[in-house]
Amino acid sequence: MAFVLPDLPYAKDALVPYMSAETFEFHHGKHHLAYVNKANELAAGTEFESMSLEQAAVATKKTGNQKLFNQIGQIYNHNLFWLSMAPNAGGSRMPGTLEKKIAEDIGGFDALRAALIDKGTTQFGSGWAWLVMDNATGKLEVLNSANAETPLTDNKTPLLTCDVWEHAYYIDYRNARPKFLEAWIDHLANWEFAAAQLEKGPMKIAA
Ligand code: MN3
Repeated sequence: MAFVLPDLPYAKDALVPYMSAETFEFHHGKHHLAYVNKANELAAGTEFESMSLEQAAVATKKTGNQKLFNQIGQIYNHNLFWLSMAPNAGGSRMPGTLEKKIAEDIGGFDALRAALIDKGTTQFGSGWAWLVMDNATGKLEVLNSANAETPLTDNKTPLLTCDVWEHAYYIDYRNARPKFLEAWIDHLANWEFAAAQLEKGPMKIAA
């Protein structure tokens, strides 16, 4: 099974003015596609070729295949990133189940917003900001990861992610990463998707 580039779940101009069609042309059409092509090239003829994306992320991490892990992690993270956004989304209005869980574990929407902006801004260099559920404790956490790292390989279930590589925001926000993070949380964050991830429960990845 070859790794594939999924279609965007909305039109390229659906998130204007917070994310432009031009950003999607580069970010989805070039960056994400390049990770898919490179992963298929590196996985060809190896044990990883027939694995699901999630299995391949865990397996390449475990075996120290950093070159392939970087591509696989980036495919997985970008797949999740597109789903983590929606038109007319973001802000504090969200499904009650998620709202309650955020209040219990993080201290409410304002605390979540501040934590996501802080984690996204202080991630030095390229990486990701995350809302995850720890599979062992069942608690929600906000964290960041560098480069292609994904909480998936750390026994966490990703609920939502924001790409803070420069290519994610440079066209629309230039160097202003905090402004991008604010707009992302206030206007794009897909809480419906996060609530659905929460509903599914801890992610189990078949060995
Ligand atoms: Mn990216």
